Amino acid sequence: MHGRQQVRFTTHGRAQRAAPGTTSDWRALMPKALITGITGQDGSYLAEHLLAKGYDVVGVVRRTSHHSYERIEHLIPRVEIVAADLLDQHSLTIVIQEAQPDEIYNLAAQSFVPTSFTQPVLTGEFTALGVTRILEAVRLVCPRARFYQASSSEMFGKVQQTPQRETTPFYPRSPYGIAKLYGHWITVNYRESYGLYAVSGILFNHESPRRGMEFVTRKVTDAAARIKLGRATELRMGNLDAKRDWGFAGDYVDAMWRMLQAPTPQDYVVGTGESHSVEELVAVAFGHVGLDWRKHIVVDPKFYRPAEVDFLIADPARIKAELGWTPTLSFEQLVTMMVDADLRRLQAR
Ligand code: NAP
Ligand code: F7E
Repeated sequence: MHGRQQVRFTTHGRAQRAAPGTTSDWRALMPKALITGITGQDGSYLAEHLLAKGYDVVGVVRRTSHHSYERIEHLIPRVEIVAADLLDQHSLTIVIQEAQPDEIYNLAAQSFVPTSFTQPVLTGEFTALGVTRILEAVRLVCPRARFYQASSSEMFGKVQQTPQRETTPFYPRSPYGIAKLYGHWITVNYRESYGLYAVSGILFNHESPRRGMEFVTRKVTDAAARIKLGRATELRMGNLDAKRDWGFAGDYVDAMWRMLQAPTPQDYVVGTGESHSVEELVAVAFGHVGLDWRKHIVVDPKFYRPAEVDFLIADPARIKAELGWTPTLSFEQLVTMMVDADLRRLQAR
């Protein structure tokens, strides 16, 4: 892989533009990555991962009245922040034209499934058409860049095959899943139509202490910690029977990077190959701090979805065999690590 990377950076990368022999050329030889969604969970881990590999990292943020940089504060001096919005073609074209990155990771999206039911049109604009806007910019102003699209296991939805692999037919069950399916196919289409190096990672749920509070893992680990510390007594939740293939986000950003180093552009499924129910998640999190979850969880129909994805489990055989990727944390390690992180955070306040 490293040998190929050398070839790549001298063939397509900035080394082409560097006159050899000066100190400033050393920086010009570093690969450059542009990340949309850098303020999100995955964006922050990916930025760390790429900086550790010596990349120059450019992070795209949207303009808001209040910065949402909590997850990347520690990286700010080392990451260049630029402003663009998935809704605005011109801003995307300009940042890509100016950065001339070797790799582009499109992680920005409206990523919360329940919001996609209440704001389906906006979700389509961000999560579906946003991908086309970026691909158009890549095609026009930086076609040599390698492009990664954040596809999702939500595209499998009402599953047609178990476990789910690259060849499994899609059946999305939410406006989010449908928008991701559009993003997935437009990426395939630009690869086939224009010869772009454009790939989709079909990632199953991945979590961390940086996960948004509205997602089920973080909601549960935060509540277990609060209840343990006497700051809350109950947690209201939706469907405890749903099953997911949950992994650690830090491992999944490495899969994204590996996909862009492959000799030929290909889509991959990324997951652990293990599935657990929401009830198991609650039991592990509450059990870790010595609590009986049955005394604290209240099932509230308000958290049920109009259509549910009941059961997801990945078959990650292809990415393991071809790119040498493997998850490092078990389900129990992931959940207990998140509970411990929430305990530390709450105790520090
Ligand atoms: P996340 O924490 O929700 O982060 C989403 C990012 O997108 C944030 O940085 C957000 O910026 C940005 N964003 C939203 N709308 C934007 C817009 N209009 N213009 C520019 N930026 C915008 O999501 P994540 O968990 O890191 O996931 C990363 C990507 O992988 C997403 O595309 C998600 O759909 C996909 N995915 C996630 C999982 C998972 O389990 N985590 C699995 C499969 C696929 P603000 O900070 O300004 O809101
Ligand atoms: O729900 C059930 C809920 O919101 C998981 C996103 O990153 O992964 C994520 O989507 C399950 C569902 O994630 C509550 O009904 C029960 O069955 O954590 P979640 P998600 O919908 O699977 C995919 C791969 C993505 O691509 C998405 O961007 O948990 N559940 N009770 C609950 N879920 C929530 N949020 N809150 C509850 O109280």
